[in-house]
Amino acid sequence: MSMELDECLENLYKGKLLPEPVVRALCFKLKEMLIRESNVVHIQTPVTVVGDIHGQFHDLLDIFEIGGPVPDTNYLFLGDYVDRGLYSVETIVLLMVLKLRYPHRIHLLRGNHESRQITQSYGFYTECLNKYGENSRVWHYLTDFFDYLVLCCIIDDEIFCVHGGLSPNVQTIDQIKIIDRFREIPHDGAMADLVWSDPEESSTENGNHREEFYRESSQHFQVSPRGAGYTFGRCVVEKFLHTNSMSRIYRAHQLCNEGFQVYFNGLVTTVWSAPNYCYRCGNKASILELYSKDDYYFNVFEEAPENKLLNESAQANVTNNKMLIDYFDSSDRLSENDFADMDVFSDSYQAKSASSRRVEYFL
Ligand SMILES: [Mn+2]
Repeated sequence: MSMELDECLENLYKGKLLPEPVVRALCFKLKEMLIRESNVVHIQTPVTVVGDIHGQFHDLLDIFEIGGPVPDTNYLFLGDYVDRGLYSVETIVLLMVLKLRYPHRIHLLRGNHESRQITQSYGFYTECLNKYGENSRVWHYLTDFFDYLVLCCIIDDEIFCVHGGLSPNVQTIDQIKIIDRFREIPHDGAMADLVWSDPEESSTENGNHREEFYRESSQHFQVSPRGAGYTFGRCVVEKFLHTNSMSRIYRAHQLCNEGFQVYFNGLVTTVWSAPNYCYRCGNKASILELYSKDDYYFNVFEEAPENKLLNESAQANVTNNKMLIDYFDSSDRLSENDFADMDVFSDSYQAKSASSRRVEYFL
């Protein structure tokens, strides 16, 4: 098996697609492995934490250049491997083969995009059809496999890692362990919140002075403008960390212009690993290298040169590349989800009505 996996890896690193029966077998094998995993996996430092990739395959290869290859470096990926970028299939299949080949060296959490519903709207479903002919079997294999991905990870017994954030339905780690995760991500409840929620600093922490009432309420859970999950403030974080004897939270899920963002004096940190998101946002990305629980480094990087070529060819030759047209057009229209990933705190975003967002997300 390992020889076959090495052959797969060799092809995948060159950007080649694996044949459909191989993808099917990989999904089967990995489900067999993951079904035995708890919803919450415990690991130890040293480990490098990686945020959203979103199909930016060349940037993933860059991460292995910058952070070191598997298995020399241990990795924890926080989810959102697919959608948006043009190489979601290559990205997720490479990570799957690495997980099968080096199961103790790489851990993969589930993001809100590892979902049948979301991938039908944001690129992965279409990409599977384009790359494997006009049937959706490969998309079915891969989205069925997503149901087995674990939800959370705890590093050195004190650092809590999740794709999105906290949930009003989750006070203790044990409550996460009893979730039935082997399913499509539901619209609400603990499992949805873990992959959809976002931290939100209260206005005084931002340095603004708004109404006292707003400051008080924003310390707790509030309805998320994304239409799923919640926003959560400092009180929620402090209580969760205290109850579970944890020191801090690492999560992904939100674009950061500098590649990472620190909330609540370091109790929560967002790690974002898709540079120049959607090949047009101009943002930096980072991976978080944890040497021990209190010794870490944000390794900030910019987009891979291949992306720049893609971008230029998209502009020069846009009519010949249907996929690029689709993605660039949809970005220009800025769907509600684009707003959510970009800057949920902006006035223009806040001005959007929550009801229209809900429709956009779940139709
Ligand atoms: Mn996300």
